[in-house]
Amino acid sequence: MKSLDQVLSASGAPADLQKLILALAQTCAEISAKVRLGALAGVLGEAGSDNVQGEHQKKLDLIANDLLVNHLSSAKVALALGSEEMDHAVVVPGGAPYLVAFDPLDGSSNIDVNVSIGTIFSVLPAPAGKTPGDEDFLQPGERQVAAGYAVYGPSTELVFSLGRGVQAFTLDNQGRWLMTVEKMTIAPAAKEFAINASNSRFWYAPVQRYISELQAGKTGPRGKDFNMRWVASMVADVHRILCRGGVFLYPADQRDPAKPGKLRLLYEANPMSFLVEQAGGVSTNGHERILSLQPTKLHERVAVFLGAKEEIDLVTGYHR
Ligand code: AHM
Ligand code: MG
Repeated sequence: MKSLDQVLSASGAPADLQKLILALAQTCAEISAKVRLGALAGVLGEAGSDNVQGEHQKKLDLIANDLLVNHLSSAKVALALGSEEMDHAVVVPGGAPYLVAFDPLDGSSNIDVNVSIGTIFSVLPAPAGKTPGDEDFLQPGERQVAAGYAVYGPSTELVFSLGRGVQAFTLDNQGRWLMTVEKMTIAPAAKEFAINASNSRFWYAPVQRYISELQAGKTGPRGKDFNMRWVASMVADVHRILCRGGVFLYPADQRDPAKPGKLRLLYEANPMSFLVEQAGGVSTNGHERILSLQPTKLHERVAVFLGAKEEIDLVTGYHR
């Protein structure tokens, strides 16, 4: 099996980008070690603080954030770091010309119940000749030079793309990342969907229609049965789609029109959309391609419809 180092050196990616991916991978291996020990490492439970979005932070949200900030800044692999857990970007003087946005610990509600969680990252080019600030992260997702995630599940995997396909690596007991899937792909047709159905009464008509047609199965307009899965960790749900297909939806709904969905554009939707497109899938906000959206703020939220092309085209069409 090829190691991460071998795959990166054969990738043709710039040396500083390879170094950045290695630093991310190493940090994720450390986060994985903490996750694996759980209560024994004293990492479970609430931190007693809130993030900029008013969400309660878990101890592990902060531990993972600190590990990423410390490692990436001491390795000087990026010029600025933006995180779900930090109000503003942190500048790394003398860092390589990249901006990294991350969700240090995605799926926070699953931390204390031993269900798969993950770390999501997005790498953008840094502006030339200036100290970067929050505004420099506001680049459309199609400008990402790399994106990926680590999933802390029954095994720990690292999935990323440098814009030439999607590879998966598995962490072994010696802390080495070994390539276990050379090319992840998402089939255009699907028979599995993921959505938090407890919100169904708030959905807009196009989502109501699409999901009720899936639920009607063989006897409905789609003429086939669909299965449903919802882990409530985006990393785990997207990982399943990269492994065996399907679609993932976190739509905007009628509860708060000022809040377009739950997920964050810069460090959740964009990196996942990059991977999904690289695997042959499609990702929209119900109207437009997510990777083409011009972000307006660091912690912006967005509706997410991603996965199998035929399904995402269909549900996006229902919004027209
Ligand atoms: P988090 O970053 O605070 O963990 O929130 C994001 C998570 C996603 O991983 C997941 O898809 C979604 O929130 C689950 O939402 P819900 O609680 O509505 O099921
Ligand atoms: Mg998250």
